Amino acid sequence: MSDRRASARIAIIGLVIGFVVQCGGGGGGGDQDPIGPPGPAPSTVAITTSTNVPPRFVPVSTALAVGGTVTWTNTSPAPVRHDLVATTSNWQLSRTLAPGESFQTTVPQAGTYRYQCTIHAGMIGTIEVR
Ligand SMILES: [Cu+2]
Repeated sequence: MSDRRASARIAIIGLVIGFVVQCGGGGGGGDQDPIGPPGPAPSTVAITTSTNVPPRFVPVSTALAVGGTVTWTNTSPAPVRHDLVATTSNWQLSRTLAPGESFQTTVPQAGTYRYQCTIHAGMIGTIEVR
């Protein structure tokens, strides 16, 4: 029985290590910023791009008030470009940002809006508008 308990403990430790590695590996600001508990969402959100490789959006996911404004800025070092392409049908987003460039849009309807950078595999973002 203690064998069983020991292997359960090892499994849990493995899960914890896996979680820490996943969350700690991102770097670039450490601003993981989950969507978080329900509550008032900000009316403006600023999303940047990290300098690490592979790059990611910072924060990866965020909440935004209905009618709020989101601004993306390519803060990666030149010559790294990013694009913003919607992956959900509830909006049209298609934009390329050179280093230092910003793009701003307002989102008039509640919903979950997802997008990606097609230049960097796995560079995805989510905005929960509520
Ligand atoms: Cu990118």
